[in-house]
Amino acid sequence: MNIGIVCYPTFGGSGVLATELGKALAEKGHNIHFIAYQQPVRLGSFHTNIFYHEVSVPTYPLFDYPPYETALASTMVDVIINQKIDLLHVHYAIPHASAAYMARQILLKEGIDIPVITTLHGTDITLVGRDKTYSPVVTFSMNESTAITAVSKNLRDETYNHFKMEKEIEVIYNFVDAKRFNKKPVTPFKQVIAPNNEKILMHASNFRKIKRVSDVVHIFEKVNKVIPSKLLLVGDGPERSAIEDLCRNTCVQSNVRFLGRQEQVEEILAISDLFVLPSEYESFGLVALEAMAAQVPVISTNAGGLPEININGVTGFTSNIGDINDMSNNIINILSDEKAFAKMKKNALAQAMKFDIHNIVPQYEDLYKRVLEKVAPYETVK
Ligand code: GMT
Repeated sequence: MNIGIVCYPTFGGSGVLATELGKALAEKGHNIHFIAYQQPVRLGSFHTNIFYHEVSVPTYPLFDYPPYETALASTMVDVIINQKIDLLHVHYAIPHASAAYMARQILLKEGIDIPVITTLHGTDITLVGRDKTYSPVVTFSMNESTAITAVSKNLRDETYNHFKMEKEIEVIYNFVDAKRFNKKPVTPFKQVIAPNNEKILMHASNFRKIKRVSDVVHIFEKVNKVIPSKLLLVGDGPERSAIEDLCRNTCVQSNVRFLGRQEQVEEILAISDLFVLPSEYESFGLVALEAMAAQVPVISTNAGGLPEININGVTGFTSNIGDINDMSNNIINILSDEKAFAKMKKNALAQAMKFDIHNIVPQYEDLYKRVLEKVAPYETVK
């Protein structure tokens, strides 16, 4: 198949998932055409079946806000016609679903009926999309998609609860390439981070308020009083400078390392003992799944779709949002019980295997086939 994938090209989970999906489909022989404003960060090296089409948004003195959505829709039309795309798969509803709707309408005039699949990822529904500034357009364009998927049951239900849906939403869980995360720790790296064999806690996010990174620091403060430990903070975002200040003020500074944005997150997971994700909401928590694939149990909240992935007491622990006492106690208890910890690491990997790339990608292929049975894009072309 010739598949167009539209995504945010940055480090965010939706872009990572879309890129990994495209790469996996290309491996299976499909031609993948990424449409984005930058080359997706996880794209990596050259692949014969992968193509990248940049959306450029010309500026003009009149435009205080250059119309990205219009440029995106025009690029979609161009790529679909010239590359004979069979279907368009857009990740994150805003503004990808409405741009796809526009492209589809334009192409219908040319006799091409291009099927559009919209995958909902989280904040496009739970935060931004629900705002009345966007909600009518998001609702309309989701319903106009040929098929809609959500990355967890929780996100599907949130969408049904908050939008007037006329279409069924299929759940296709996020996935992980478990093989990639099966890494041996690099000893010199571990020695630099934890020279006295301290335990290593890790957190990775885009440092937005919703991630509650300050909770990670407060949790670590409590753990560090009992267990010699280090904290690795991966990623960057609006809250980072406040978190740096917090670390200085809480005296844990010398035990915390800010690593910034990292592409080889598997190297860091390989030296980590536990992954901490105290988010206020996660539709799924792809990074938690990656941690589990690296046999790193997850200490998370029970918000959103997290309990669908992180099973309390089995693959890690889940606590109520903001309950830093419970989260730090769980960490102290599990790190103090070698046998239970070893079992939890194994459980984490076993759980991650359920979401392995080889189990999930065929679900997308199956959906593509079903969609193309309903809509044949080039049937009416003169
Ligand atoms: O987590 C973020 O803020 C980034 C966001 C994105 O769209 O890139 O992530 C969302 O999509 C990921 C991939 O499906 C999910 O794993 C994240 O849980 C979800 N984030 C939220 O729901 C807050």
